Amino acid sequence: MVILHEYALSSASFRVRIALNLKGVEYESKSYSLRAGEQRSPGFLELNPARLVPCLEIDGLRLSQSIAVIEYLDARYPDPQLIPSDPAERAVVQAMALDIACDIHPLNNLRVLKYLEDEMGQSEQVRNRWYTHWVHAGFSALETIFRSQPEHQFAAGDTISLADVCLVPQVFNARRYNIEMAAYPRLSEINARAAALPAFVCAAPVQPSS
Ligand SMILES: N[C@@H](CCC(=O)N[C@@H](CS)C(=O)NCC(=O)O)C(=O)O
Repeated sequence: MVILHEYALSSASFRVRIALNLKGVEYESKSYSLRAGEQRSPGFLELNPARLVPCLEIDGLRLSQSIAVIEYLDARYPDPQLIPSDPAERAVVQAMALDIACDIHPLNNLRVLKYLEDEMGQSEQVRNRWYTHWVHAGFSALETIFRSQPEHQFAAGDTISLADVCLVPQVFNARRYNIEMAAYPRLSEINARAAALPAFVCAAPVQPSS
């Protein structure tokens, strides 16, 4: 049995849910409330000492880091391929995915926002400014990249890739934080097309009760 240790509103978990759905891998979900701090519980620590969801149990392995998990799934279940084998195409897809997964998401993670407020004494207003700043920095770069390439259906071509798998959860989060998206028409168009696919719809967060 494949088990995904996760949280509905976690965008890194959302990425893995999308990849599992695209590849038709059945899994059981075990939820940890990040708001209640369950990612820091001793039980979860055994799964992932980094205290971050997701963690995927598969093939006798415990895998963390959503990008690494998706790379594993792509190798294990190659259809549909999310990371191209051509080196140049692969680099383009990975760069887009990492623009999100390395340069937006970690800056706005729950523990970073909590640290700003609880340890550095910043107000909710400052925290939201911080959040908004890093989303705009990342989305501006992606919008420029998307406009500079031919008008593909999806982020890096006419098929879904890891770039779309990272984009949709990040836009979902941005909307939750009421980020103004008017400056990103290409990004929004690509996002809307990918987000409407069944694998993405089924992976989208249902608000957890806690
Ligand atoms: N780079 C990691 C990030 C994982 C991550 O940051 N997960 C968040 C939820 S999206 C989390 O567990 N946050 C808990 C916290 O901030 O305390 C990945 O891609 O899996």
